[in-house]
Amino acid sequence: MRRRTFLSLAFSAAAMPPSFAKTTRVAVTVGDAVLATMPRDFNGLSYENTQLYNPNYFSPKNTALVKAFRELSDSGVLRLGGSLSNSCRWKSETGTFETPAQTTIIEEGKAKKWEWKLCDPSVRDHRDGAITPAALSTLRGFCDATGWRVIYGLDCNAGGAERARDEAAHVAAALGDKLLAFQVGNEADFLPQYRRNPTDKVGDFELYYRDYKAFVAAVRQAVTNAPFAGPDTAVAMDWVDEFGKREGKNAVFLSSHLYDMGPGNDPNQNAERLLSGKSRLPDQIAQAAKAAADSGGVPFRLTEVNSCYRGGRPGVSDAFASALWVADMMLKRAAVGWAGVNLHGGGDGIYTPIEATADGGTALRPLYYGMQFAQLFAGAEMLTCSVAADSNVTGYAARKGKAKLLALINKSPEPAAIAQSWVKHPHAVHLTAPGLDAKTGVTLRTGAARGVLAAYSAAVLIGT
Ligand code: BDP
Repeated sequence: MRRRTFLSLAFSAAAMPPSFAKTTRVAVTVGDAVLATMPRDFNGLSYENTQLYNPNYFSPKNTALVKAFRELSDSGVLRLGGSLSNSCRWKSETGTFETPAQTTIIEEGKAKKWEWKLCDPSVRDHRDGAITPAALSTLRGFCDATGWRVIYGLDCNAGGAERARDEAAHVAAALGDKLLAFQVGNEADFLPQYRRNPTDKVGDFELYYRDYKAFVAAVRQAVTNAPFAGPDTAVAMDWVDEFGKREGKNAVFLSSHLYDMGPGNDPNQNAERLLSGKSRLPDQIAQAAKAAADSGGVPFRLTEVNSCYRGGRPGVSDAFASALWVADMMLKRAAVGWAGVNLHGGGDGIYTPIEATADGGTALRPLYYGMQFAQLFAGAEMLTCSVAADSNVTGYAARKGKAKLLALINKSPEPAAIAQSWVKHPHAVHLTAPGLDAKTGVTLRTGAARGVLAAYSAAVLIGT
Protein backbone atom coordinates (compact mmCIF):
# COMPACT_ATOMS: atom_id res chain seq x y z
CA MET A 1 0.00 0.00 0.00
CA ARG A 2 1.21 3.41 -0.89
CA ARG A 3 1.32 6.07 1.73
CA ARG A 4 -1.87 8.03 1.69
CA THR A 5 -1.83 11.65 2.48
CA PHE A 6 -4.78 12.56 4.57
CA LEU A 7 -5.10 16.26 4.38
CA SER A 8 -8.57 17.11 5.43
CA LEU A 9 -8.98 19.79 8.03
CA ALA A 10 -11.16 19.50 11.03
CA PHE A 11 -14.38 21.48 11.15
CA SER A 12 -15.97 23.39 13.87
CA ALA A 13 -19.70 23.84 13.51
CA ALA A 14 -19.53 26.76 15.90
CA ALA A 15 -17.17 28.54 13.55
CA MET A 16 -19.68 28.46 10.73
CA PRO A 17 -21.73 31.56 10.00
CA PRO A 18 -25.45 31.11 10.75
CA SER A 19 -26.39 31.50 7.09
CA PHE A 20 -24.49 28.27 6.49
CA ALA A 21 -26.52 26.38 9.08
CA LYS A 22 -27.61 23.80 6.51
CA THR A 23 -24.24 23.65 4.87
CA THR A 24 -22.94 20.11 4.62
CA ARG A 25 -19.35 19.26 5.39
CA VAL A 26 -17.09 17.63 2.92
CA ALA A 27 -13.65 16.25 3.75
CA VAL A 28 -11.41 15.47 0.81
CA THR A 29 -8.60 12.92 0.93
CA VAL A 30 -6.15 12.70 -1.95
CA GLY A 31 -3.74 9.80 -2.39
CA ASP A 32 -0.47 9.52 -4.29
CA ALA A 33 -1.43 6.65 -6.54
CA VAL A 34 -1.89 7.52 -10.22
CA LEU A 35 -5.06 5.86 -11.50
CA ALA A 36 -4.78 6.85 -15.16
CA THR A 37 -3.85 9.72 -17.44
CA MET A 38 -6.82 11.38 -19.09
CA PRO A 39 -5.96 11.26 -22.79
CA ARG A 40 -5.75 14.58 -24.65
CA ASP A 41 -8.36 13.30 -27.10
CA PHE A 42 -10.69 12.07 -24.35
CA ASN A 43 -13.37 14.65 -25.12
CA GLY A 44 -15.67 13.87 -28.00
CA LEU A 45 -18.98 14.47 -29.71
CA SER A 46 -21.17 12.04 -31.61
CA TYR A 47 -23.45 12.89 -34.55
CA GLU A 48 -25.76 11.06 -36.89
CA ASN A 49 -23.63 10.55 -39.98
CA THR A 50 -26.45 11.82 -42.22
CA GLN A 51 -25.32 15.25 -41.01
CA LEU A 52 -22.80 14.82 -43.84
CA TYR A 53 -25.68 15.16 -46.35
CA ASN A 54 -24.96 18.88 -45.93
CA PRO A 55 -21.31 19.36 -46.95
CA ASN A 56 -21.40 22.89 -45.51
CA TYR A 57 -21.97 21.84 -41.91
CA PHE A 58 -18.72 20.16 -40.87
CA SER A 59 -16.84 22.72 -42.90
CA PRO A 60 -14.01 25.14 -42.12
CA LYS A 61 -16.35 27.88 -43.36
CA ASN A 62 -18.83 27.10 -40.57
CA THR A 63 -16.74 29.31 -38.30
CA ALA A 64 -19.15 29.32 -35.34
CA LEU A 65 -19.07 25.54 -35.23
CA VAL A 66 -15.29 25.48 -35.63
CA LYS A 67 -15.03 27.84 -32.66
CA ALA A 68 -17.40 25.71 -30.55
CA PHE A 69 -15.37 22.56 -31.24
CA ARG A 70 -12.02 24.25 -30.67
CA GLU A 71 -13.10 25.82 -27.41
CA LEU A 72 -14.22 22.42 -26.23
CA SER A 73 -10.97 20.71 -27.14
CA ASP A 74 -8.04 21.31 -29.44
CA SER A 75 -7.72 17.57 -30.06
CA GLY A 76 -11.18 16.03 -29.71
CA VAL A 77 -12.85 13.12 -31.47
CA LEU A 78 -15.93 13.43 -33.69
CA ARG A 79 -17.81 10.16 -33.96
CA LEU A 80 -20.15 9.77 -36.92
CA GLY A 81 -22.73 7.00 -36.56
CA GLY A 82 -26.07 6.91 -34.77
CA SER A 83 -29.30 5.27 -35.74
CA LEU A 84 -29.45 7.01 -39.13
CA SER A 85 -26.10 5.48 -40.04
CA ASN A 86 -28.02 2.20 -40.37
CA SER A 87 -30.16 3.66 -43.14
CA CYS A 88 -28.06 6.26 -44.89
CA ARG A 89 -27.09 6.70 -48.52
CA TRP A 90 -23.57 6.93 -49.93
CA LYS A 91 -23.07 8.26 -53.44
CA SER A 92 -19.77 8.52 -55.29
CA GLU A 93 -18.90 8.81 -58.98
CA THR A 94 -19.35 4.99 -59.10
CA GLY A 95 -22.92 5.06 -57.80
CA THR A 96 -24.85 4.23 -54.64
CA PHE A 97 -24.23 0.44 -54.56
CA GLU A 98 -27.83 -0.14 -53.42
CA THR A 99 -29.89 -3.29 -53.81
CA PRO A 100 -33.70 -2.82 -53.91
CA ALA A 101 -33.92 -4.15 -50.33
CA GLN A 102 -31.37 -1.59 -49.16
CA THR A 103 -33.25 1.21 -50.92
CA THR A 104 -36.36 0.16 -48.97
CA ILE A 105 -34.44 0.45 -45.68
CA ILE A 106 -33.22 3.93 -46.62
CA GLU A 107 -36.73 5.06 -47.61
CA GLU A 108 -38.17 3.70 -44.35
CA GLY A 109 -35.49 5.49 -42.37
CA LYS A 110 -36.36 8.73 -44.14
CA ALA A 111 -40.03 8.40 -43.26
CA LYS A 112 -39.92 6.90 -39.78
CA LYS A 113 -36.83 7.83 -37.80
CA TRP A 114 -37.03 10.72 -35.35
CA GLU A 115 -33.26 11.18 -35.35
CA TRP A 116 -33.47 13.63 -38.28
CA LYS A 117 -34.07 16.13 -35.49
CA LEU A 118 -30.39 15.59 -34.68
CA CYS A 119 -29.37 17.03 -38.05
CA ASP A 120 -29.20 20.71 -39.01
CA PRO A 121 -32.35 22.17 -40.62
CA SER A 122 -31.10 21.77 -44.18
CA VAL A 123 -30.73 17.99 -43.72
CA ARG A 124 -33.73 17.56 -41.43
CA ASP A 125 -36.01 19.10 -44.03
CA HIS A 126 -34.38 17.50 -47.11
CA ARG A 127 -33.73 13.86 -46.41
CA ASP A 128 -33.15 12.86 -50.02
CA GLY A 129 -29.44 13.49 -49.90
CA ALA A 130 -26.43 11.23 -49.67
CA ILE A 131 -22.96 11.29 -48.17
CA THR A 132 -20.66 12.35 -50.99
CA PRO A 133 -16.93 12.80 -51.56
CA ALA A 134 -17.55 16.57 -51.46
CA ALA A 135 -18.74 16.32 -47.82
CA LEU A 136 -15.65 14.29 -46.90
CA SER A 137 -13.40 16.92 -48.32
CA THR A 138 -15.02 19.72 -46.29
CA LEU A 139 -14.94 17.40 -43.26
CA ARG A 140 -11.18 17.24 -43.70
CA GLY A 141 -11.01 21.03 -43.70
CA PHE A 142 -13.12 21.05 -40.54
CA CYS A 143 -10.70 18.63 -38.85
CA ASP A 144 -7.73 20.79 -39.85
CA ALA A 145 -9.46 23.88 -38.47
CA THR A 146 -10.45 22.27 -35.17
CA GLY A 147 -7.66 19.75 -34.49
CA TRP A 148 -10.30 16.99 -34.18
CA ARG A 149 -10.14 13.44 -35.58
CA VAL A 150 -12.98 11.24 -36.79
CA ILE A 151 -14.50 7.86 -35.97
CA TYR A 152 -16.44 6.91 -39.09
CA GLY A 153 -19.35 4.45 -38.94
CA LEU A 154 -19.89 2.22 -41.99
CA ASP A 155 -23.47 1.11 -42.68
CA CYS A 156 -23.86 -2.68 -42.45
CA ASN A 157 -27.66 -2.49 -42.63
CA ALA A 158 -28.50 -0.45 -45.74
CA GLY A 159 -25.08 -0.99 -47.23
CA GLY A 160 -22.92 -3.98 -48.10
CA ALA A 161 -19.18 -4.63 -48.19
CA GLU A 162 -18.82 -3.30 -51.76
CA ARG A 163 -20.21 0.04 -50.77
CA ALA A 164 -18.06 0.03 -47.62
CA ARG A 165 -14.94 -0.46 -49.76
CA ASP A 166 -15.79 2.50 -51.99
CA GLU A 167 -16.92 4.74 -49.12
CA ALA A 168 -13.94 3.86 -46.90
CA ALA A 169 -11.49 4.49 -49.73
CA HIS A 170 -12.90 8.01 -50.14
CA VAL A 171 -12.95 8.59 -46.37
CA ALA A 172 -9.35 7.46 -45.94
CA ALA A 173 -8.16 9.53 -48.91
CA ALA A 174 -9.96 12.65 -47.68
CA LEU A 175 -9.20 12.39 -43.97
CA GLY A 176 -5.69 10.93 -43.96
CA ASP A 177 -4.33 10.99 -40.41
CA LYS A 178 -7.53 12.70 -39.21
CA LEU A 179 -9.22 9.30 -39.42
CA LEU A 180 -9.02 7.63 -36.02
CA ALA A 181 -10.98 4.47 -36.92
CA PHE A 182 -13.84 2.95 -38.85
CA GLN A 183 -16.62 1.15 -37.02
CA VAL A 184 -19.04 -1.31 -38.62
CA GLY A 185 -22.70 -0.68 -37.79
CA ASN A 186 -24.35 1.39 -35.07
CA GLU A 187 -25.66 -0.68 -32.15
CA ALA A 188 -25.54 -3.84 -34.25
CA ASP A 189 -26.56 -5.84 -31.16
CA PHE A 190 -30.06 -4.39 -31.77
CA LEU A 191 -30.17 -5.01 -35.53
CA PRO A 192 -32.76 -7.68 -36.47
CA GLN A 193 -30.48 -9.50 -38.94
CA TYR A 194 -28.17 -10.59 -36.13
CA ARG A 195 -30.90 -12.16 -33.97
CA ARG A 196 -31.14 -15.95 -33.93
CA ASN A 197 -34.83 -15.72 -32.96
CA PRO A 198 -37.21 -12.85 -33.65
CA THR A 199 -38.00 -12.66 -29.93
CA ASP A 200 -34.34 -12.20 -28.91
CA LYS A 201 -33.63 -8.73 -27.57
CA VAL A 202 -29.98 -8.78 -28.47
CA GLY A 203 -28.33 -10.35 -31.49
CA ASP A 204 -25.72 -13.07 -31.71
CA PHE A 205 -22.13 -11.84 -31.85
CA GLU A 206 -21.08 -14.63 -34.25
CA LEU A 207 -23.54 -13.44 -36.90
CA TYR A 208 -22.31 -9.88 -36.58
CA TYR A 209 -18.65 -10.87 -36.54
CA ARG A 210 -19.03 -12.62 -39.89
CA ASP A 211 -20.16 -9.33 -41.45
CA TYR A 212 -17.52 -7.40 -39.56
CA LYS A 213 -14.74 -9.58 -41.00
CA ALA A 214 -16.20 -9.29 -44.50
CA PHE A 215 -16.28 -5.49 -44.19
CA VAL A 216 -12.72 -5.29 -42.88
CA ALA A 217 -11.48 -7.55 -45.70
CA ALA A 218 -13.31 -5.50 -48.36
CA VAL A 219 -12.12 -2.16 -46.99
CA ARG A 220 -8.52 -3.34 -46.65
CA GLN A 221 -8.48 -4.27 -50.35
CA ALA A 222 -8.74 -0.54 -50.97
CA VAL A 223 -7.03 0.83 -47.83
CA THR A 224 -4.38 -1.62 -46.72
CA ASN A 225 -3.95 -0.49 -43.16
CA ALA A 226 -7.43 0.87 -42.55
CA PRO A 227 -7.87 1.34 -38.78
CA PHE A 228 -10.91 -0.31 -37.17
CA ALA A 229 -12.58 -0.21 -33.76
CA GLY A 230 -15.77 -1.65 -32.34
CA PRO A 231 -18.22 -3.21 -31.87
CA ASP A 232 -20.10 0.01 -30.95
CA THR A 233 -22.93 -1.87 -29.25
CA ALA A 234 -25.97 -0.35 -27.53
CA VAL A 235 -25.87 -2.62 -24.48
CA ALA A 236 -24.04 -5.89 -25.21
CA MET A 237 -20.83 -5.70 -23.23
CA ASP A 238 -20.27 -9.42 -23.84
CA TRP A 239 -19.92 -8.52 -27.53
CA VAL A 240 -17.26 -6.00 -26.52
CA ASP A 241 -15.43 -8.69 -24.61
CA GLU A 242 -15.66 -11.19 -27.47
CA PHE A 243 -14.63 -8.54 -30.02
CA GLY A 244 -11.60 -7.69 -27.90
CA LYS A 245 -10.60 -11.35 -27.59
CA ARG A 246 -10.78 -11.92 -31.35
CA GLU A 247 -9.37 -8.61 -32.56
CA GLY A 248 -6.91 -7.70 -29.81
CA LYS A 249 -4.50 -5.04 -30.98
CA ASN A 250 -6.05 -5.10 -34.48
CA ALA A 251 -8.59 -2.76 -32.96
CA VAL A 252 -7.77 0.86 -32.19
CA PHE A 253 -10.21 0.76 -29.25
CA LEU A 254 -13.19 -1.21 -27.92
CA SER A 255 -16.53 0.59 -27.83
CA SER A 256 -20.08 0.58 -26.57
CA HIS A 257 -22.76 3.10 -25.58
CA LEU A 258 -24.61 4.20 -22.46
CA TYR A 259 -27.67 6.29 -21.75
CA ASP A 260 -27.65 6.94 -18.02
CA MET A 261 -31.44 7.05 -17.67
CA GLY A 262 -34.59 5.73 -19.33
CA PRO A 263 -36.52 7.18 -22.27
CA GLY A 264 -36.93 10.93 -22.63
CA ASN A 265 -40.74 10.76 -22.66
CA ASP A 266 -40.87 9.27 -19.13
CA PRO A 267 -41.54 11.96 -16.47
CA ASN A 268 -39.64 9.91 -13.88
CA GLN A 269 -36.43 10.69 -15.72
CA ASN A 270 -35.92 13.92 -13.79
CA ALA A 271 -32.94 15.97 -12.63
CA GLU A 272 -32.89 14.31 -9.21
CA ARG A 273 -32.59 10.92 -10.81
CA LEU A 274 -29.90 12.12 -13.22
CA LEU A 275 -27.80 13.50 -10.38
CA SER A 276 -28.33 10.48 -8.14
CA GLY A 277 -25.52 8.62 -9.89
CA LYS A 278 -27.69 5.53 -10.35
CA SER A 279 -26.97 3.95 -13.70
CA ARG A 280 -25.51 0.93 -15.45
CA LEU A 281 -22.10 2.59 -15.04
CA PRO A 282 -20.57 0.45 -12.25
CA ASP A 283 -21.35 -2.69 -14.28
CA GLN A 284 -20.02 -1.14 -17.45
CA ILE A 285 -16.79 -0.09 -15.75
CA ALA A 286 -16.19 -3.67 -14.57
CA GLN A 287 -17.14 -5.13 -17.97
CA ALA A 288 -14.95 -2.67 -19.86
CA ALA A 289 -12.01 -3.47 -17.58
CA LYS A 290 -12.47 -7.19 -18.25
CA ALA A 291 -12.77 -6.63 -22.01
CA ALA A 292 -9.65 -4.44 -22.05
CA ALA A 293 -7.73 -7.11 -20.12
CA ASP A 294 -9.03 -9.95 -22.33
CA SER A 295 -7.98 -8.02 -25.45
CA GLY A 296 -4.41 -7.61 -24.21
CA GLY A 297 -4.82 -3.97 -23.26
CA VAL A 298 -6.95 -2.32 -25.95
CA PRO A 299 -8.56 0.75 -24.35
CA PHE A 300 -12.32 1.23 -24.07
CA ARG A 301 -14.12 4.27 -25.51
CA LEU A 302 -17.73 5.22 -24.81
CA THR A 303 -18.56 6.20 -28.39
CA GLU A 304 -22.12 7.32 -27.68
CA VAL A 305 -23.46 8.57 -24.37
CA ASN A 306 -26.06 10.94 -23.00
CA SER A 307 -28.63 11.33 -20.25
CA CYS A 308 -31.94 9.92 -21.62
CA TYR A 309 -32.37 7.88 -24.76
CA ARG A 310 -35.01 8.69 -27.38
CA GLY A 311 -33.60 12.14 -27.71
CA GLY A 312 -33.40 13.39 -24.11
CA ARG A 313 -35.81 14.80 -21.54
CA PRO A 314 -36.84 18.49 -21.81
CA GLY A 315 -35.98 20.49 -18.68
CA VAL A 316 -33.34 17.92 -17.70
CA SER A 317 -31.14 16.98 -20.67
CA ASP A 318 -31.11 20.58 -21.91
CA ALA A 319 -30.81 22.25 -18.49
CA PHE A 320 -28.02 22.89 -15.99
CA ALA A 321 -28.58 19.50 -14.33
CA SER A 322 -27.04 17.95 -17.44
CA ALA A 323 -23.89 20.07 -17.05
CA LEU A 324 -23.27 18.83 -13.49
CA TRP A 325 -24.03 15.29 -14.63
CA VAL A 326 -21.64 15.37 -17.60
CA ALA A 327 -18.77 16.90 -15.61
CA ASP A 328 -19.08 14.09 -13.06
CA MET A 329 -19.61 11.30 -15.57
CA MET A 330 -16.61 12.31 -17.71
CA LEU A 331 -14.18 12.62 -14.79
CA LYS A 332 -15.40 9.33 -13.34
CA ARG A 333 -14.56 7.58 -16.61
CA ALA A 334 -11.23 9.36 -16.97
CA ALA A 335 -10.30 8.12 -13.50
CA VAL A 336 -10.86 4.47 -14.53
CA GLY A 337 -8.64 4.86 -17.59
CA TRP A 338 -11.12 4.98 -20.44
CA ALA A 339 -9.92 6.29 -23.80
CA GLY A 340 -12.71 8.84 -24.09
CA VAL A 341 -16.39 9.63 -24.34
CA ASN A 342 -18.55 10.98 -27.17
CA LEU A 343 -21.65 12.94 -26.23
CA HIS A 344 -24.39 12.26 -28.76
CA GLY A 345 -26.32 15.15 -30.21
CA GLY A 346 -26.68 17.42 -33.19
CA GLY A 347 -29.43 19.55 -34.73
CA ASP A 348 -31.76 20.96 -32.11
CA GLY A 349 -31.88 17.67 -30.20
CA ILE A 350 -32.88 18.08 -26.55
CA TYR A 351 -29.64 16.53 -25.31
CA THR A 352 -27.29 18.08 -27.82
CA PRO A 353 -24.27 19.96 -26.37
CA ILE A 354 -24.13 22.24 -29.44
CA GLU A 355 -27.33 23.32 -31.16
CA ALA A 356 -27.76 23.98 -34.88
CA THR A 357 -30.28 26.82 -34.69
CA ALA A 358 -33.15 27.37 -37.14
CA ASP A 359 -31.37 30.33 -38.74
CA GLY A 360 -28.26 28.28 -39.50
CA GLY A 361 -26.36 29.44 -36.42
CA THR A 362 -24.70 27.66 -33.51
CA ALA A 363 -25.72 27.85 -29.83
CA LEU A 364 -24.06 26.32 -26.78
CA ARG A 365 -26.21 24.35 -24.37
CA PRO A 366 -25.56 23.83 -20.61
CA LEU A 367 -24.11 20.37 -21.32
CA TYR A 368 -21.32 22.00 -23.32
CA TYR A 369 -20.04 23.90 -20.27
CA GLY A 370 -19.94 20.72 -18.20
CA MET A 371 -17.81 19.12 -20.92
CA GLN A 372 -15.48 22.12 -20.87
CA PHE A 373 -15.20 21.72 -17.10
CA ALA A 374 -14.03 18.10 -17.47
CA GLN A 375 -11.71 19.11 -20.30
CA LEU A 376 -9.56 21.01 -17.78
CA PHE A 377 -8.24 17.55 -16.83
CA ALA A 378 -7.13 16.54 -20.35
CA GLY A 379 -3.57 15.29 -20.18
CA ALA A 380 -3.62 15.17 -16.36
CA GLU A 381 -2.73 12.22 -14.13
CA MET A 382 -5.81 11.23 -12.17
CA LEU A 383 -5.10 10.41 -8.52
CA THR A 384 -7.07 8.55 -5.88
CA CYS A 385 -9.48 10.94 -4.26
CA SER A 386 -12.12 10.18 -1.69
CA VAL A 387 -14.80 12.49 -0.47
CA ALA A 388 -16.39 12.06 2.94
CA ALA A 389 -19.69 13.88 2.87
CA ASP A 390 -23.22 13.46 4.10
CA SER A 391 -24.56 14.76 0.81
CA ASN A 392 -24.11 14.25 -2.91
CA VAL A 393 -20.66 15.71 -3.60
CA THR A 394 -18.06 14.01 -5.78
CA GLY A 395 -14.38 14.84 -6.12
CA TYR A 396 -11.58 14.17 -8.60
CA ALA A 397 -7.92 15.00 -8.10
CA ALA A 398 -5.14 15.19 -10.66
CA ARG A 399 -1.67 16.48 -11.35
CA LYS A 400 -0.97 18.32 -14.58
CA GLY A 401 2.67 19.28 -14.84
CA LYS A 402 3.38 21.18 -11.65
CA ALA A 403 -0.24 22.10 -11.05
CA LYS A 404 -2.67 20.27 -8.78
CA LEU A 405 -6.30 20.09 -9.81
CA LEU A 406 -9.20 19.21 -7.56
CA ALA A 407 -12.71 19.07 -9.03
CA LEU A 408 -15.62 19.17 -6.61
CA ILE A 409 -19.12 18.69 -7.93
CA ASN A 410 -21.97 19.53 -5.60
CA LYS A 411 -25.04 17.71 -6.92
CA SER A 412 -27.07 18.44 -3.80
CA PRO A 413 -29.47 21.25 -2.83
CA GLU A 414 -27.31 22.32 0.13
CA PRO A 415 -24.09 24.33 0.03
CA ALA A 416 -21.00 22.25 0.84
CA ALA A 417 -18.12 23.45 3.02
CA ILE A 418 -14.94 21.93 1.64
CA ALA A 419 -12.11 20.83 3.90
CA GLN A 420 -8.98 20.24 1.90
CA SER A 421 -5.40 21.36 2.13
CA TRP A 422 -3.98 19.31 -0.73
CA VAL A 423 -4.14 22.15 -3.25
CA LYS A 424 -2.17 25.12 -1.96
CA HIS A 425 -2.73 28.74 -3.07
CA PRO A 426 -5.68 27.75 -5.25
CA HIS A 427 -7.67 29.80 -7.66
CA ALA A 428 -10.82 28.22 -9.04
CA VAL A 429 -12.83 27.65 -12.18
CA HIS A 430 -16.51 27.81 -11.22
CA LEU A 431 -19.36 26.11 -13.05
CA THR A 432 -22.60 27.83 -12.03
CA ALA A 433 -26.10 28.67 -13.23
CA PRO A 434 -29.18 30.42 -11.83
CA GLY A 435 -30.74 27.02 -11.04
CA LEU A 436 -30.80 23.34 -11.81
CA ASP A 437 -33.40 23.85 -14.52
CA ALA A 438 -31.67 26.87 -16.06
CA LYS A 439 -31.21 26.71 -19.81
CA THR A 440 -29.37 30.02 -20.01
CA GLY A 441 -26.97 31.85 -17.73
CA VAL A 442 -24.64 28.87 -17.35
CA THR A 443 -21.07 30.05 -16.84
CA LEU A 444 -17.63 28.53 -16.50
CA ARG A 445 -15.42 31.24 -15.03
CA THR A 446 -12.07 31.66 -13.36
CA GLY A 447 -12.19 33.37 -9.97
CA ALA A 448 -11.12 33.15 -6.37
CA ALA A 449 -11.31 29.81 -4.59
CA ARG A 450 -14.05 29.71 -1.96
CA GLY A 451 -14.36 27.44 1.04
CA VAL A 452 -18.03 26.78 0.35
CA LEU A 453 -19.41 25.33 -2.83
CA ALA A 454 -22.91 26.67 -3.59
CA ALA A 455 -25.81 24.22 -3.95
CA TYR A 456 -25.86 22.66 -7.42
CA SER A 457 -22.51 24.00 -8.55
CA ALA A 458 -19.02 22.75 -9.25
CA ALA A 459 -15.49 24.09 -9.10
CA VAL A 460 -12.01 23.02 -10.02
CA LEU A 461 -9.42 24.24 -7.53
CA ILE A 462 -6.10 24.80 -9.27
CA GLY A 463 -2.90 25.44 -7.36
CA THR A 464 0.34 23.92 -6.25
C1 BDP B 1 -29.15 5.40 -29.88
C2 BDP B 1 -28.94 5.75 -31.32
C3 BDP B 1 -29.07 7.24 -31.55
C4 BDP B 1 -30.34 7.70 -30.87
C5 BDP B 1 -30.28 7.41 -29.37
C6 BDP B 1 -31.51 7.87 -28.58
O1 BDP B 1 -27.68 5.31 -31.77
O2 BDP B 1 -29.09 7.52 -32.92
O3 BDP B 1 -30.53 9.02 -31.07
O4 BDP B 1 -30.21 6.04 -29.26
O5 BDP B 1 -32.39 7.05 -28.34
O6 BDP B 1 -29.54 4.09 -29.76
O7 BDP B 1 -31.58 9.03 -28.19
